[in-house]
Amino acid sequence: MKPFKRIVLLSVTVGLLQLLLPGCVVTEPLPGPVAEITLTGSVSESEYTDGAYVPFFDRVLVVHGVVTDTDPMNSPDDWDGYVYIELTRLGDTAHYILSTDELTKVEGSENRWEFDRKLRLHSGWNTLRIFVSAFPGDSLTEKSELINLTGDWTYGREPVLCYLEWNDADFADLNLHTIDQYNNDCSADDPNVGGMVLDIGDSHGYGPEYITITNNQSGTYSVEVNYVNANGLTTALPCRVHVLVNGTELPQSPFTHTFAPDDVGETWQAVEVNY
Ligand SMILES: [Ca+2]
Repeated sequence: MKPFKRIVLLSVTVGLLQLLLPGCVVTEPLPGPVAEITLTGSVSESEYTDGAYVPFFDRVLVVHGVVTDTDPMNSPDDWDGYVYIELTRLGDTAHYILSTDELTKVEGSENRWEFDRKLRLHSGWNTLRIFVSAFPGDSLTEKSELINLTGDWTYGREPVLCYLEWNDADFADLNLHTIDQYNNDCSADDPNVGGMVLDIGDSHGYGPEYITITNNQSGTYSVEVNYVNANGLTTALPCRVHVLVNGTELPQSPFTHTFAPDDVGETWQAVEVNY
């Protein structure tokens, strides 16, 4: 039976932002407003290639945003600002940092850029905010108003939840895998197999990537991380894997590892989970 699809958020305008780009020197307040961000989103209606719907339609949100480059002559072909989305619930904060190639020029516009980003909501009340600045760490970051959202699911409803996070200073690509005793391998390459579901694969760096094991049969699952692509990174890449069983994080979690620069293609086994 197809899951009931419920719209969480149709369209929200989150106000006007000022946007500063590399090379800008602020000597006086910019005339404002100079940039605008609009969010539109709904719960995921993603459909996998085998025709199955994403089962946890109530926790994946598609965010559409538009930002305006105030100095397009400086970078006519590429977006060169810095945009990230902050999602928070009860002090648990996730950052979704957009890479340059996620921003595409709005058709017919010289200076407006748009993006679509899937976010995984926390259970319950969430707040979402977009930050824009010239470059990472820039003290001149501007931010949107807070957007309130509700995720309708709970930790512990499914037996095992794993999530992977990695260094927040590069765009290297890691893939989280869970492999069951029948050798079903859930990852970005096969996001819905053997009762295991990857919510959102992240190939732009940072993560997080979440896999939920929905199969209520007890079993053994290997939780692994594959270093897919350095994307130009030449330094070590630390990462961490959190594992929750029946809603409770394992005492040893998070499991941590650092990939060396020449480890591309290598796999690290974080833990074997039995439940
Ligand atoms: Ca990935």
